[in-house]
Amino acid sequence: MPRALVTGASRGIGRAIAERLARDGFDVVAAARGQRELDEVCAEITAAGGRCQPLVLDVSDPQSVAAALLGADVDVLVNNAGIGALKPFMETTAAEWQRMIDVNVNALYHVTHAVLPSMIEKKAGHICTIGSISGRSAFVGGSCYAATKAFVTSWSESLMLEVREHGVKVSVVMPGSVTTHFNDHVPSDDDAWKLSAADVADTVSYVVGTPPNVLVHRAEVRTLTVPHGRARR
Ligand code: NJP
Repeated sequence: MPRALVTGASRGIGRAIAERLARDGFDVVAAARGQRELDEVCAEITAAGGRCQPLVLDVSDPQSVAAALLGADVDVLVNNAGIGALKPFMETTAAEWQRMIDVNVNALYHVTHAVLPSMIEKKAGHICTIGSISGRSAFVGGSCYAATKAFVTSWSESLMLEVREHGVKVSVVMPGSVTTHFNDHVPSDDDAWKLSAADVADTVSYVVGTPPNVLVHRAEVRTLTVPHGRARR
């Protein structure tokens, strides 16, 4: 049974990806910091006939990641964990800035560095990272966040060019606005126009399900239901 490691799998987009990949036949390792939420995700997946194990992990902590993923053998890594403190630059604290860089950027090094060797050795594997349309289209309040997502796009393309000759696929899925708790948002009826987490998970499922000789490197996912007058994303 192929195995998928999904970071940030305790809620939102990551949870939907874990559920979707389990339905697709993956043995899922669901990683995040919150044990209780991860246990719920895995219980739900198991009850639906899938396979899932929780992994309590702060992806921004290099020692913890190295210890947890030492010798890890996964077929698909979904780098989904990400945070956003969306506010004007001058209101962004140094701690918020550092945290976004640690989780959205540095964690990609820690986690991917741990799982890539076994993929290269097997000459197969897929690293799929959740970026954002904001990574190539800036917005007010996104000075750090959008820049971290620009990093995701650039890093993913460079890595893809580097490892495809080893049979390893690298993709980036770039959503628009999605109904989740991202940036401390409380989902409400006002979010009806946004993408659902399941919409993004469907895209990840498609991207990792392509035939061995096909790579969808970049997928941009948008809603068609933006209300008049809203910022277009
Ligand atoms: O966010 P949210 P989304 N170590 O807050 C986990 C991108 N995106 O699902 O650790 C490990 O509901 C956290 O779990 P916990 C976005 O940039 C979103 O919306 O227990 N895990 C939770 O499971 C991000 O890359 C939108 O707190 C850590 C998960 O991450 C991805 O989509 C639009 C962690 C966050 O769940 C998922 O965001 C877009 C750590 N240090 C891109 N820190 C959007 N929502 O509109 C957090 O274009 N997590």
